[in-house]
Amino acid sequence: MPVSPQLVLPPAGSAIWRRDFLFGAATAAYQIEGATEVDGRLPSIWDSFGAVPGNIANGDTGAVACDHYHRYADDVALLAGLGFSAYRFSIAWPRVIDENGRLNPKGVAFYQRLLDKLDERGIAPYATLCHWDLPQHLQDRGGWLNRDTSLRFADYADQISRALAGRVRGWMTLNEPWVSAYVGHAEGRHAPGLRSPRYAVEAMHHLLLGHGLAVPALRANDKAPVGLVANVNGVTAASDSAEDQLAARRAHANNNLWVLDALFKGQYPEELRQLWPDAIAPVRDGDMATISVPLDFVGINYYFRAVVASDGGHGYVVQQTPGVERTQMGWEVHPDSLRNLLVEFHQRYPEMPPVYITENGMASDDRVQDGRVHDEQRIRYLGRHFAAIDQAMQQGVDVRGYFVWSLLDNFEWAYGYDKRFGIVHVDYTTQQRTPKDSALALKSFFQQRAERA
Ligand code: IFM
Repeated sequence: MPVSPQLVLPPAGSAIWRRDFLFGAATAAYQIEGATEVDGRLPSIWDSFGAVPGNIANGDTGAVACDHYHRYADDVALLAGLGFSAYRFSIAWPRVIDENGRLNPKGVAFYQRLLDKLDERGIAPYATLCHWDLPQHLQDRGGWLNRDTSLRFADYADQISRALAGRVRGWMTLNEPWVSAYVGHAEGRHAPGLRSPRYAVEAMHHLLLGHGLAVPALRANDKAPVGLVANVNGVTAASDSAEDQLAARRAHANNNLWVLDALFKGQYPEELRQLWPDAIAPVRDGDMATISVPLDFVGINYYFRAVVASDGGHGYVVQQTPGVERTQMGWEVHPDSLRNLLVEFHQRYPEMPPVYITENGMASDDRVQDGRVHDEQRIRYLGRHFAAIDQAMQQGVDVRGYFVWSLLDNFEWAYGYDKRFGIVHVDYTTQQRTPKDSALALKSFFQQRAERA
C-alpha cells in the first residue's frame, strides 16, 4: 500500500502546536443535512433555485446530501475519532423558524441532539446562523432586497440564541455575505439567481444590517463570543500597467474590503462606486454604526488567488494564468495570499478582533481505492496554508484557530456533488464515509500535538 505524504508542519515553536490553537472542521446545513421536508422544515431559496433546470450541475439538489440529519451521531463520532476539538456547523433558518416567525420545536430539537453529541465527545460547537439558506417565504417578500429581512434575521438570532443559550462556544451570524450578495444577486450563479450589481449592493447592505442587529440580541441571550464569517481571496494585477493596477484595487475592494471595511471602518469602499456608479446602498442614519458594532472575533474563509486585468472600462476581468497549480475547482493554490491578506487586514483595521480561519481547503476528484483515498494534493495544500498562517502570526496577526473545509464531501452549490471538498469521502449511493489520507494526516498531527503538550 503506498505511503501517503505527511503534513509538512510549521516548526515546534509555532503557535499552531499550542493546545489552545483551535483545530476544527466545518460544514453547512444545506450542504450535508438533507431531510429538507422533515419535521416542519420550510423550503429555502436553495430548494427553489435547485428546482430550476440548468441551475445546478447534473440537476443535483440538497434533498438528501450526506443525510447528516439522520447520521449526525456517527458523523460526530467520526469527527471525534479524527481528533478535532471543534466543529463549525450552520443552523438552517428554515428548519427552526416557522412562517409566523415562531420557533419550530422539532427543528430546534435536531440541533439540541447534535449539541448533546458534541458535548459528549468534548467537541466545541461553533454555530453559523445563516449559511445562505434564506427561507423561501422571505425571498417571496424580496429576500435580502427587503430591509425587513434584516429585522427577521435579528429576530431569528434572538430566538435561537435563547433556545440554545449556554450550548455553543461561538456564534457566527452570516457566512460569506459577499457570496450571498454578489454571486446570488449580481452574477446569478447562486440563489436567488438575480443579475445586477444594484441588487448586490442593496442585498449586501441588508445582510450586514441584519448582522449588526443580530449581534446585540445574541449578546443579550448568551455569553458565547460573536463574530461574522467573511470570504476573502488573493488579488494580483496581471501587469504593472496603471489600468491593471487600478483594476486590481477595485477587485480587491469588491472581493475583500466590502464586508471588512463596513465591519471595521463603518463605511463601504469608495472603489465600489467607481465599479458600479449606479448602485447605491440603501443606507439610513445609524445603519453603519449598527453594522460596525464591535465583534469578539472575525472568521476568515480563504481558498485561492485571482489575477485580474482591466476590462477596458471601469471594471476588471479575471485571467486564467497558465502554469500554476490549481484545484478541481480551477482555483489557483496560493498560500502566500492568505498570509498577505491577514497581515494587510491586521494593519488596515486597528479595531479588528482575533481571527479564526473558519474555512480553508480544496476540492479534488477523489476516489476510494482499496479502502483508501490518496488525496496528496490536499495534504500539501493544508500544510502550505498552515505555514502561511504561522507566518502571519509571526507578523503579529492574532489567529486563534483553524477549521478545515470540509469534514465531508458535500453539496457544492451550483456544482452539485462533483466537487469533493471533504477530508472524508462520501459515497452518495451508500452514504459510506471513508476518511481520506488528509484526514489521517491531520489525525496524526493532532496526536503529536497532544503528546507534546
Ligand atoms: O462550499 C463552500 C462553502 O459553503 C462556503 N465557502 C466556500 C466553500 C467552497 O466553495
